[in-house]
Amino acid sequence: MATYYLEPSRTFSEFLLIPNLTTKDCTPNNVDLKTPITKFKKGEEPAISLNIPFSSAVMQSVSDHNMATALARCGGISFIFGSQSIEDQASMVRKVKEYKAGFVVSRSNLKPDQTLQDVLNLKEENSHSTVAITEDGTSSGKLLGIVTSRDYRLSRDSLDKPISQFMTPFSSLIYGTSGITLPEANDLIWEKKLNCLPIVDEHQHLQHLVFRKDYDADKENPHGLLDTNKSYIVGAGINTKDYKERVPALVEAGVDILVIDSSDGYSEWQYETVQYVKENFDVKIGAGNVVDREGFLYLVKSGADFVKVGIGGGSICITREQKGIGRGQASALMEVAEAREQYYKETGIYVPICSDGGIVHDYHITLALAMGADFVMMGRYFARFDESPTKKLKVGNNFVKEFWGEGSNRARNWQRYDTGGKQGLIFEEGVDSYVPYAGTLKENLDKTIHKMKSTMCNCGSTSIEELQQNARITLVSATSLVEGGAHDVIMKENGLSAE
Ligand code: RVP
Repeated sequence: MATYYLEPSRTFSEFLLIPNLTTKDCTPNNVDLKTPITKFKKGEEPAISLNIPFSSAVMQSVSDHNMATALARCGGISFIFGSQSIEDQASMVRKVKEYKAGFVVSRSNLKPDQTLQDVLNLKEENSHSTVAITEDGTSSGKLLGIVTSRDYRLSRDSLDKPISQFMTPFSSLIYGTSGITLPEANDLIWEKKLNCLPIVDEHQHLQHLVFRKDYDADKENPHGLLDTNKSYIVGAGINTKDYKERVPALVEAGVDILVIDSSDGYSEWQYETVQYVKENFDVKIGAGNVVDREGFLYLVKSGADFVKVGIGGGSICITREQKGIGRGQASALMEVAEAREQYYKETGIYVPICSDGGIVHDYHITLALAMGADFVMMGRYFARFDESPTKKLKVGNNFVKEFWGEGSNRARNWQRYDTGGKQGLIFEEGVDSYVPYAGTLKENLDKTIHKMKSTMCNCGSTSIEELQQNARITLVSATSLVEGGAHDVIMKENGLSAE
């Protein structure tokens, strides 16, 4: 006979936090969001902690090397998507590990025989005002000059003027050579009053550009998530099919932590994969997704360093509609968090849990943490930013970015949904969509973090651990949800104006 769970399973929007006493030292500046991501024994430190409890989803439309460096710079982590070739995924991991803060690969490059019109077209396309002029027009070709807006006058110069006639030639450039450190590069920028310093190798081939503005931006990011070599920490998604080939390549590329990316992780495939990784490599690995105590304990037994929670709550996910499996995200999280607490009491081993999917409002993140999550994973949230790998488009009067699920026909990540048998995506579990474009990751993250910290102060907590221990959470009725928004007033944007 079937087992029934007759209490409805709940989502975040059905809960609110009740404030606790806010003491005077409980201010947003005093709130620390550091959080463990790998299991640890009571009294010991976890091998990896995040400085902010954010991870970006293992998705083609979210987590590439650009997102990974941008998020690690702010203190969080990306798991680079695994639904690509092993070589491509390893190369993205390598790019993050080799990324040197402040050294950027030139994204605007032209050849000297191109024209002023080409410079203007490129500027319109990507808004960069510094263009590297290389022999072959690539970002690593022989550097022949630089063009900035100070090199031409639109009122005088004809648009077909060749770049070679107005660029600042290499012979007049101040440049750095391979091996220069960031402080040395910045000293040169300051001494010579430059906005940009090109770095070339011994054959005059362009390697990087160092910008004055990036130096300032970097100083604003004291929470960067770095390993002992001062490289950014990066994760990668794997599946339970090709892990014997994929994991060695990712480890070789320098990955810090893996996660098995699957919509249903309560399986013998996952158990075997975790055990294989643990037996053969010195790399951390998370597993999931699960929605109950049994699933959690099973993956913990396999050796997982963290467990991911959530089935069917993702913004682009239609698993619940298609297959009828899943559980309200809040209910899933509460049950797994309780199992984790019990496990911790019994064994003295703390296994971090990640709440994956279904975050719609910023306060959902704080609720997830209060309910026991150590960090959250989000797709839609990050897909909206400049740093996500997808196209920005104009639809009507609005800018949007593309965002598609791993189970959509576009991603065709059948390994994520495989339950054995015929290989391939037989039916879709995700959709292809747009999300409203929202600007840069940092400006959005700063605002979200500020909101979370002020909620935590309302709850009298200056750390995630304190929040988890002290939070008082209430269910809200459907009618009181109405009370929570603006109500019984005429909103000004509806077009009414005073006489
Ligand atoms: P959201 O943050 O609500 O956009 O959810 C992101 C999560 O959705 C991912 O981390 C993953 O668990 C899940 N996902 C990704 N693709 C699909 C799908 O196609 N069904 N679901």
